[in-house]
Amino acid sequence: MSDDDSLPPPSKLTLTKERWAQDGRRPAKQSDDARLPPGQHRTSDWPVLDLGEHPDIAPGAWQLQLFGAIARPAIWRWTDLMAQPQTDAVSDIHCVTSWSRYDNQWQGVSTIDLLEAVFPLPATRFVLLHSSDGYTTNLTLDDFATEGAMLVHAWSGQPLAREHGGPVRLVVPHLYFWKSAKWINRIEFRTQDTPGFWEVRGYHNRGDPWREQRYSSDK
Ligand SMILES: Nc1nc2c(c(=O)[nH]1)N[C@H]1C(S)=C(S)[C@@H](COP(=O)(O)O)O[C@H]1N2
Ligand SMILES: [Mo]
Repeated sequence: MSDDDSLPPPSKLTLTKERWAQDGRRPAKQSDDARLPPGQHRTSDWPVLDLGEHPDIAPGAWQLQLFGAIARPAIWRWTDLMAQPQTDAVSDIHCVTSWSRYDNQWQGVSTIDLLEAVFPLPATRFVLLHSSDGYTTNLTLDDFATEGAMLVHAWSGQPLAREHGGPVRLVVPHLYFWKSAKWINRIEFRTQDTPGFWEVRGYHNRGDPWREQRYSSDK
């Protein structure tokens, strides 16, 4: 005996799913988690990636020059950074080398609060980030100002480790992690775009992980 007589006729979708089940079809590994951008895999450790030099900067020696197309150029020292409104945020890291790390707890100063202190000129459209190891990376002002982007000095409640860019790095969670400059020491506001270190070496100019913008040949 079965109840099949009382079931409606199977829809096209039902038949397709039935065939998939018979075939043992599974979703691609990358799509079984809506938080994971295409082509990424999840990791629980936090790899260190950089040019190989880890500048040794004591918080008391750290300086951040804010310059270019802004009304209020400034140099922030550690105490200036700490005097800004402090933001706590949790976000995921997506590295172009294909690892993603979920739920990173950051503390620092949001770029939105930073922008309120420097007053970008009306023609300002881009930001070029400079780091103590000579690294640079470029962003549009809109990407720099996106909710979640911040100057970070603490991770998981601890001072940001030197190998991860401590004492202060940028974190721009909605773009691949190469846009998140470690050991940041200068932020240049610009009216025109200029590519940074990886952007002149074949990486995409914007780097949106959800559009899989890894290389300059990607749309
Ligand atoms: N100053 C600086 N920032 C940098 C880099 C670098 O070489 N120098 N590498 C970028 C790249 S390619 C990645 S993937 C991330 C790695 O950050 P992590 O070592 O904290 O994981 O830092 C980015 N920021
Ligand atoms: Mo990277």
